[in-house]
Amino acid sequence: MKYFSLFSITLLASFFSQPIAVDAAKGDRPNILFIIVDDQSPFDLKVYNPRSILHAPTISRLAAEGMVFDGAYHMGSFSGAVCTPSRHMIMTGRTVWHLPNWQGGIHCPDDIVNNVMASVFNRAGYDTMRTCKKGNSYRAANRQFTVVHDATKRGGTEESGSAWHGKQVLNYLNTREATKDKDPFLIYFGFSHPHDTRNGTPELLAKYGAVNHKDKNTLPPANPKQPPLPVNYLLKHPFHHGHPRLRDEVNVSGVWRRRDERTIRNELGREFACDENIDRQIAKVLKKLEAMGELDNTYIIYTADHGIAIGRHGLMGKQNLYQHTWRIPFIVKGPGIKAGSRVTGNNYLLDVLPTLCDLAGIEIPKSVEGRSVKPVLEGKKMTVRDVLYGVYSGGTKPGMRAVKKGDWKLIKYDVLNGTVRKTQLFNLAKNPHEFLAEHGKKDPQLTNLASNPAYANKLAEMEAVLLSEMRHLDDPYRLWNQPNDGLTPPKPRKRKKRKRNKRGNESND
Ligand SMILES: [Ca+2]
Ligand SMILES: [Ca+2]
Repeated sequence: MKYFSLFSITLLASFFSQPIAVDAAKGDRPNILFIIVDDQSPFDLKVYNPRSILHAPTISRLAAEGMVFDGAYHMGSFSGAVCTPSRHMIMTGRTVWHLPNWQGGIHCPDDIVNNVMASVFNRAGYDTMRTCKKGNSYRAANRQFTVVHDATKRGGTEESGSAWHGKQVLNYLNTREATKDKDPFLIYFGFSHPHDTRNGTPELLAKYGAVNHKDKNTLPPANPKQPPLPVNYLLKHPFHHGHPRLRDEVNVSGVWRRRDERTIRNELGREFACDENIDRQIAKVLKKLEAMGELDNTYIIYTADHGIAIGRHGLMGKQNLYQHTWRIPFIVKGPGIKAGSRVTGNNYLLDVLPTLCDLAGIEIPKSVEGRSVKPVLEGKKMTVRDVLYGVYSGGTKPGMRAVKKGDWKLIKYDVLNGTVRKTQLFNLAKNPHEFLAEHGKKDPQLTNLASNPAYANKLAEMEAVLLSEMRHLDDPYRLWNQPNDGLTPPKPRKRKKRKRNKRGNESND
């Protein structure tokens, strides 16, 4: 086994192209275009799911010309607004319990804002620009970009939808061209979609057979052009996910509590309409960079803040740890990266900042806990870590936890005051869609293996891996079958009065 992995690494290295060398003194520092969409499962994309009918030629081309990461994850959330910790991790490179917005930043340096993405790149002489949605983000870090055009754009027109974000980047590049500015740039190109409300353009909605369904009392029309149901679709999740009245599970406009085929396929059609519209906006920006002669010296990263369920496992939102939601799309194209390459990575979003620093030849701030994936991009390594940890504790405590090591994944649920205590064990090599008994597959591997005595040792091993990660990452909670380690679970913070929408629900961006 050892021999085999050494051999594969050597083989891999020899296949790949030259090391990525940046000579800042020579002034050849690369540009960075960081593209981030809001709430997208990797399985929307053909690159990750050959069965998908989504037409996203620009993203497919990025994959064909760059490197696709099959093991990219977000570390999770202590809030129903999964976006918020996710975006703090991107900006700081810190692990989830060490973020400035966890318990007032008890595990975070006070001066962290001096070492967030834009601060670091400004100091290094980069021109920094950002466009993205507003809200459920990290305002103090967002403000550090020299040029900021943020607005939440989830409409179906040029002005109210994804085209608006694209336009901000195009305007910025036009100015750069007109002023003959040659400083390297970092552009944070964020979108507000495909996060709901998924109001696509009329043309793209029609393409995917979907309508902007608004009537809670009727079902949207069935249409054969709609995307098929996901393979791991369920009408209902087998047990309560642990976050009562969670907006994403009960009040997404067009879905609400419904999980029937017509509702889910219509919503996926809306999702794909938004996805394809994003793809078109990226195409315009790449074309502009090419016309400016800057495309070849630009690293392009495509990712999402986290995945989302939309009918998979009977769930709708992003507050779970199944692969469709824990994983993220992650594609990188740029100088020195072998076209059409594919790696595992085992990277988190908190690895983005050190990676960008590494690619740009900038010293990685000491506050960063993530790891640079540059050695992976160079073809020297397949992964940057062996074990991945995930958390969702935005509902009842302690919440959900996941760990993955090799092909094996453990998910645990300890919610609703101990009334839901569940364990799931999957062999992802054999059961990548995490089929449960409710999916009714005949193959004994295609289910949750936690109660199968043949895997008792594996289960014990994964439980130990989970506890070790929880200790290592300062997870403040313990689950029912773990030692309490002398911890006092954090007191729930007083809820700030938040703006409520017309339906009386908080937004979970
Ligand atoms: Ca999000
Ligand atoms: Ca400049």
